[in-house]
Amino acid sequence: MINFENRRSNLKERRRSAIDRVLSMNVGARAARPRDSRALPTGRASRPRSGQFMVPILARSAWWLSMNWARELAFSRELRNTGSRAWLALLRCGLLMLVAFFLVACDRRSSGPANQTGTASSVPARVEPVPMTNMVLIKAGTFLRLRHPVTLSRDFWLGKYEVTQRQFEEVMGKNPSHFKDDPNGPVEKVSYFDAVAYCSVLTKLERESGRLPVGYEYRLPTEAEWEYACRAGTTNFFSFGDTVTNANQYAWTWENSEDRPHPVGQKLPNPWGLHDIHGNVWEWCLDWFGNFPEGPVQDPSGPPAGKLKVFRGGGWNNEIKFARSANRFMMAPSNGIYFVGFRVALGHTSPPRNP
Ligand SMILES: [Ca+2]
Repeated sequence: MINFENRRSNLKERRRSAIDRVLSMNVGARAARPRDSRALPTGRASRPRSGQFMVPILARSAWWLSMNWARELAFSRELRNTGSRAWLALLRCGLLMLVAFFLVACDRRSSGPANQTGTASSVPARVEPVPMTNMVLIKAGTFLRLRHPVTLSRDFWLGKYEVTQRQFEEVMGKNPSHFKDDPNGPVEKVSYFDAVAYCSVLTKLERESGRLPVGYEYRLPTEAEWEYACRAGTTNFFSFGDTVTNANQYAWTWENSEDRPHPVGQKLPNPWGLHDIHGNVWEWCLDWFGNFPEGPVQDPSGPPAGKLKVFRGGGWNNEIKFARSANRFMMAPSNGIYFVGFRVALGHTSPPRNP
């Protein structure tokens, strides 16, 4: 009799601990869901619906209770007590197994298409781009161009370096450069059309990856964006001052280049972190060449059409005076020459233009 009471007590303890274990397992599962959601790369995880966690909790609880009552049934049989207690335990066991089966079936059915619907309707599309590495955020602002204020009303990003031959070849599958002995050298001998094609492919790739939302694109900087970023808040001839005493620290030009371009990033950057913005290779801009408008302007992008495209910044085969922040040069967009390259901007989609 003493042994019988002890075994009944043990059974109750085991049943209580089983319920506690089930509940603690589900609390753990509940805590794990948000971590899984954050791990998804594009933030497309669906937020768990209300009551989603209750179904597995109830199902598992019912299963554990039924299993423990089954053990109780076996224990009763062992004591040859096959009367009403055994039948009652058998009935409770069967009912709870049915409840567990029903809840699990409901949970599986609701976790399929319903989750997909929830994802589509509850997760907002990405609205801000994830820039590629080595892009510098250029905040909106105003600078003076020929004494006229030019305002850029929206932030944009500009490449920290000129586009290298390695980058160009990875995207376009070819390298048009004249000096091909170093893949970290700036790509040159690229036409304006080559540069635009590179930006278009990059935009397509980044958009497919989910990092570039509609409304943004990789493109050439406008002439105003290029000069604003080059000046970096300065009003001097160069972003490093008005004299060329220290020019060797900042730019590859005819004076120090030994008649060739050099791998990007070897000289000191301008105040906003842009390397080789003076010298090394000239850099294509988006604009057709034309006279600047008189008076204040906002977000200018050049004449609507023309025959020559602008490039800026000076290069390895020209004297330092051609690398001034305000200096500009131009060439037919189909021409490529071994001292002209480009750097990429990331910004809002530009309005349609010709071409
Ligand atoms: Ca340059």
